[in-house]
Amino acid sequence: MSKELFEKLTRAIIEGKDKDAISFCREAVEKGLTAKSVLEDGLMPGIRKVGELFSIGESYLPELLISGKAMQAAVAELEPLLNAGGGKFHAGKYLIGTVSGDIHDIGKNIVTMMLKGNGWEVTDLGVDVPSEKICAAIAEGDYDIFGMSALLTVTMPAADEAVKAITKAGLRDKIKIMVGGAPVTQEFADRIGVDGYAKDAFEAVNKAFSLTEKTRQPEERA
Ligand code: B12
Repeated sequence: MSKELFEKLTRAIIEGKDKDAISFCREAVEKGLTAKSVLEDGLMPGIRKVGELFSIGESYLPELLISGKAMQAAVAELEPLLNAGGGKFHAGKYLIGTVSGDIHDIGKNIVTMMLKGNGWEVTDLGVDVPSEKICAAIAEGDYDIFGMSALLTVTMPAADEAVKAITKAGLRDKIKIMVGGAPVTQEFADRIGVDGYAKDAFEAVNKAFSLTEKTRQPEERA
């Protein structure tokens, strides 16, 4: 049964039908499916397919845009689930943003929701964030971790530049840094000298806890 529903969700994202995506998400939640399975088995295969079709020239920017909108609408529907469980537990302070030149934010927003759901206080700098803005935020706040999202191979160097700017500003010892996004790898993270990489939002939460050596048990997490 859930396989059928996941397929409908995947199709709604590929076809960019936001109303369908919302109602199938609602149905999945009502059926008690987890946010993780709805994301991983329903929504992600759809948005990945959209990316594939775009890269081989079988779909164009407008399709990318409407599928992105359907994905955002579906994720918003899941927000109460992803966000649940934060409660009174205060895990720490997390600063997040998409690197300079990059306006992709769906993945960053999912990471944000999951972190909040696990007790992190998150400040979101938004998209296309210049290094100066990142440095100013780190200097002014008392964040435990700064997480960068990069979705384009051409904006990955901006993550490297941000780390260099943070170091040059004398702020590197003040904060742990994480990086993520579809083209990012552990190897890239190592090369630019950050403390953590995660391939998805679920791993991102675990990594955040391990970087700050917080002791909350996985079963307590959302
Ligand atoms: C939707 C989309 C768009 C939308 C974005 C809408 C939005 N509000 O974000 C729009 C239409 C605006 C767009 C624009 C463009 N896009 Co686009 N886009 C996509 C698409 C289809 C999906 C991205 C997405 O949301 N995925 C779903 C989320 C949930 O996954 P995710 O971002 O990877 O996030 C997860 C993990 O990576 C991780 N994560 C993410 N961030 C972080 C941060 C931290 C700290 C951590 C720990 C983890 C983490 O956790 C997340 C959740 O599990 C991808 C295809 C793809 N396969 O990625 C192309 C894709 C990224 N785009 C691409 C391109 C080329 C573009 C454009 C240049 C197109 C153009 N000609 O204008 C522009 C660039 C605009 C810009 N300057 O940024 C290419 C990039 C190719 C490359 N190798 O660089 C891709 C791969 C498509 C393709 N196959 O060609 N795009």
